Amino acid sequence: MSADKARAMGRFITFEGGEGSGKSTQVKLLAGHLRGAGYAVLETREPGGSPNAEAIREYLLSGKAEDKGPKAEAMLFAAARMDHLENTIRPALQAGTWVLCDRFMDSTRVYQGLDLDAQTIDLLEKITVEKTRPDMTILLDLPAKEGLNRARMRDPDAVRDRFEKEEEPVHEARRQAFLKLADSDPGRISVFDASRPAHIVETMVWKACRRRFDIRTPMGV
Ligand code: T5A
Repeated sequence: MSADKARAMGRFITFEGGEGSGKSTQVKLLAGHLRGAGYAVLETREPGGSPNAEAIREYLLSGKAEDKGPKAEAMLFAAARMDHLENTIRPALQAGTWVLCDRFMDSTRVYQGLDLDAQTIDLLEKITVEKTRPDMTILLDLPAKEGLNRARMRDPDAVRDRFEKEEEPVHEARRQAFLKLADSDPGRISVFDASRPAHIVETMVWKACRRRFDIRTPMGV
């Protein structure tokens, strides 16, 4: 790809972390900063982000696929991701739009990967993601207990979904798996202390993003 074509493409930033770690909050905040700096931004999420993928999301989060086992669930997440990439993410990037995605391939590696062998996850990732890998991944790190509390406080009467309802030690194991992943790919994944107030996390994320993509703003704000 020529340098001009590469510059014309949007950037792909993913947000990862445990339940209630603040991903949706920070997606919105970063989108606001980027728009303020003059970029076109698309906010999206996984599972979901396209009509077919949203239908698969409903099926997965309802727990209807749980008894089919982790391999079947991983394949459903992969099918949703393929549709999302094809119909939402790649067209946006090609149009020069920056794509901010709440969860992506690392969530499969962590949530389904803890119950599956690495080769299966590697193969699914290769087939679905192909070359559309994130330019940057923001990992919001928070003790599982705190994240679950935040998620419950946000909506105390909500029915817990397929993954939320799992026990705290399972969520803590996922947190450690995310951190291990970040250690293995420090060039892509940046870790942020999500126990800090939201506006502090916002500032840290925006600063890291400006540095990573060389975004110039008046007086660096
Ligand atoms: N999944 C997903 C897989 O198993 N495999 C996969 O491949 C993929 C893609 C998706 C589920 O699917 C699983 C993982 C998930 O279990 P979801 O409904 O999309 O589920 O839920 P989550 O992604 O887990 O997101 P949540 O909505 O639970 O939480 P967020 O988005 O991380 O947090 P957010 O921003 O909504 O904040 C939660 C609360 O905390 C407050 C917010 O105001 C809100 O009330 N908050 C803060 N409070 C204090 N300090 C801060 N810094 C705060 N930041 C936010």
